[in-house]
Amino acid sequence: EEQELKEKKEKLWKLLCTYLPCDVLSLQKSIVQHVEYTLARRRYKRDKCSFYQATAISVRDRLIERWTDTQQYLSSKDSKRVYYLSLEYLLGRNLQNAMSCLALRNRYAAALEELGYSLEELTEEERDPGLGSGGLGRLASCFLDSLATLNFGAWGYGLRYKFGLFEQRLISKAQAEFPDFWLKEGYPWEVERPDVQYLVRMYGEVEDRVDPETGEVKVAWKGGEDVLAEGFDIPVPGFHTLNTNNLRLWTSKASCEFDLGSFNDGQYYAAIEEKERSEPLTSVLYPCDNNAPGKELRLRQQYFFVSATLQDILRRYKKSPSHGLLDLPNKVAIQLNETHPAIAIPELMRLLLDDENLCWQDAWHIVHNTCAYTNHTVMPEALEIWPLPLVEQILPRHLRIIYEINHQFLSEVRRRWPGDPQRVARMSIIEESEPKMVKMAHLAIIGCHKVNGVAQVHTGLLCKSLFRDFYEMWPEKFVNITNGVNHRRWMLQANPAMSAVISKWLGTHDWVHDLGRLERLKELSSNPEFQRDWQEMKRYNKRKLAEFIERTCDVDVDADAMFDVHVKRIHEYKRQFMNILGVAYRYLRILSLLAEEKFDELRQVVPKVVIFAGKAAPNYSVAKDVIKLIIAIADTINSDTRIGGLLKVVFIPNYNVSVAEVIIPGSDLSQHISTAGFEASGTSNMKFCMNGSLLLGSRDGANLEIEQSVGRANIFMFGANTKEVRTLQTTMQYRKPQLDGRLAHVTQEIRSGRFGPTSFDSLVDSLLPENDRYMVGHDFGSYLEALEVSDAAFRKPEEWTAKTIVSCASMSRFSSDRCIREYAEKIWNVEPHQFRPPNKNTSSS
Ligand code: GPK
Repeated sequence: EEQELKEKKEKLWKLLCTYLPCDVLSLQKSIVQHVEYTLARRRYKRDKCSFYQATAISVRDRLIERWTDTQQYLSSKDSKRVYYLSLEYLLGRNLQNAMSCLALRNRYAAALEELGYSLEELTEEERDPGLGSGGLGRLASCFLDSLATLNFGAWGYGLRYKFGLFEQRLISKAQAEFPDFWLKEGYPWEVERPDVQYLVRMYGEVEDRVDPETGEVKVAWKGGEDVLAEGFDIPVPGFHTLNTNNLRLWTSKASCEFDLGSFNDGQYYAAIEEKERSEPLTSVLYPCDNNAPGKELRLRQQYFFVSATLQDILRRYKKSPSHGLLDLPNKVAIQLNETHPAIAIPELMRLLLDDENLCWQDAWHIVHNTCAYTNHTVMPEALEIWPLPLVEQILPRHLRIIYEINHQFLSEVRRRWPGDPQRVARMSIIEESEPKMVKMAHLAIIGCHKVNGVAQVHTGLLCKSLFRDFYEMWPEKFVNITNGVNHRRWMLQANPAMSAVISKWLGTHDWVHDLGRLERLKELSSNPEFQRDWQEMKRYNKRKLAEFIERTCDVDVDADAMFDVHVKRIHEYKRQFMNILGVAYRYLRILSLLAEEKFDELRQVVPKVVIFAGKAAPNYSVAKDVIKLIIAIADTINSDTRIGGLLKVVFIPNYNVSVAEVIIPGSDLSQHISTAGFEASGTSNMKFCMNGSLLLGSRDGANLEIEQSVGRANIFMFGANTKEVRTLQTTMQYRKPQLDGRLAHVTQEIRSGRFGPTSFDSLVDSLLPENDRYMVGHDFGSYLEALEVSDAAFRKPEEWTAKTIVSCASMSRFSSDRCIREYAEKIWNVEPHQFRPPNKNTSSS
């Protein structure tokens, strides 16, 4: 019998013992087969959508074999795994990324060409999964790519929202929101896992039960309702390595366990309706960037996500018979992306106490040494605090655990600082307000062994102000890990023209693996031939962006003008308002030069296209007003024939990852002008530098570290630093500074209706010193000066080009590869494990 089993196994192995063939003909066959059999469409009909999907599935087939092998290999190694828990991911398009990871891009392009399709046109068929709202979600995606490329065994966990971040359209000169049903055509990169399901309970009551034998008190959580979580997996390939990781996204389903009694009572429809109620849990992503929505559904989403994820992690961990629970921290690292998944702390406690029957000390030891927390903001309105009665209602068992954590923690504080009740009150997880509130950041800091900020200045603020008490108690818990971005997506994929120039001049592609290799470009920065290639590349990308602007905004722009870009979520602290005020000032100045016939000075004006893009949260009316103002000013300027090509302003709708991939390579200057102390890091600043664009930046977040890397001469910095902002904010309460004359002039013109009938009163009033929380009035003068300096630099093309080359060549620190290595060393304590197949042939390399 054993022999028979062995023969069957062998047969199974032989049927698929090599990786799928990847010669051009085989790729064509696999694409056409997927059109015919998987999609059941006709291969003769020209249909880009079907061919995109079939191509994607053909690529996915080739990912799956590496993916399952990698997972098996990692299990056999029994290596420590990293789990990245994030409520948001902004994956961007996957087709080209996956093809280049597999080193099959050229072959697929050739295969498609012969079938009558270009890879570029099929790329455009892919919809961005908008499962995130801004920098935090995109960072998570860059991390997944670097983790796989660097051969770390790591899984991402998240939610599979049915509706991603809303689609932004501009209607009647304002933002309008539309649902983003990204799954409309199906998502070919995912694999549904009906076998991976967990029940997640919410509501109900807790009951103390005394064990009659031991006298021990056990808490039982009873009643409530169950929601079923089902996993969908997306393979995450590494670049030029076989290692392929996994992103598991949960969707909520009605649980199929019915109370059969209610059917007998004739409650057939009521029983089914009741179960279907759980479906909407993962329907929609909350569109808040740096803002906590405070909605009950959001807390339920968070818990649902965390509970399914932890059950899954524990199940996988326990599959290995050698694994004892106390060993979990040596085998598992859990990273909490912001406090959104912070309910993981009491949930893991609950699983260990109630399901695994561990004692409190053991459970706490495991939780504390397994989990770590990344903070991404110091904005008070973004800090998650939940009304205690709400937590009690949805998660009564967790509230009990939180009380116990808090009790033990505060005893420790009292021991360390006797007679300091204020400190105890400040540090408590529970805020004694009406109603009482649960502070998720405190819960996360107490429950984790490491807390990190995302740029030096940001981590400094965490230690010095926001989490100062905690830093005094546990200084070794706090670390800085400055953010990084995946240069393979943001250079190699987004900017093939630049990548070709770089590889040509370096004589190698090795920079794709090690961004430090770009340093060698610095010596070439003034070489006239290299400069010519570089400028040609930039012009090519600018023409592509100009065409995109023509298509999306119906505005004709000149690719020789300076492209000055400000793209990110619309937020007061990011100061798009200050930018558009500067634009209005520039416009008025050009008009007065014209009126006064100052032609010499007019010749000095740098022709400019100012490009905005970004979404405003639907309920954030100030941000939506800023968009209206930008559009109003843009319309006035673009239709004013007097100024000719000297100034154009556009607002590109529906900013997302794939739009960013067009905008960033086509920019000359980019603005990162947040009020100092408010932008934790910023990550697009890094992407712009990598693409040969110079930064105009405030003294905030990663701008400061970028300045150190590129050198002061190659970046335009301005404005108050964090310390000055702090003192100014206190002194402004006593002395009201005068509004900058130029600013006063601009606001007067806005009010007077120069830019259309709306007077934008509330926006303009926000500039009054007593209202100006974001220091627009204070920084406006030095902002205009920085703009002038950048204009002067742009007038000298050779010098400008050299600056952009040096700044690009200085970016190695800002690769997410560096960043992930730091997490691995400082927080996770994990080593890479590269999978090499024992006897399958790898036909792709
Ligand atoms: C921070 F708190 C948050 C949030 O809710 N969403 C978000 O995108 C951003 N962020 C910061 O605003 C950026 O400064 C930072 O670079 C990014 O997270 C990644 O760390």
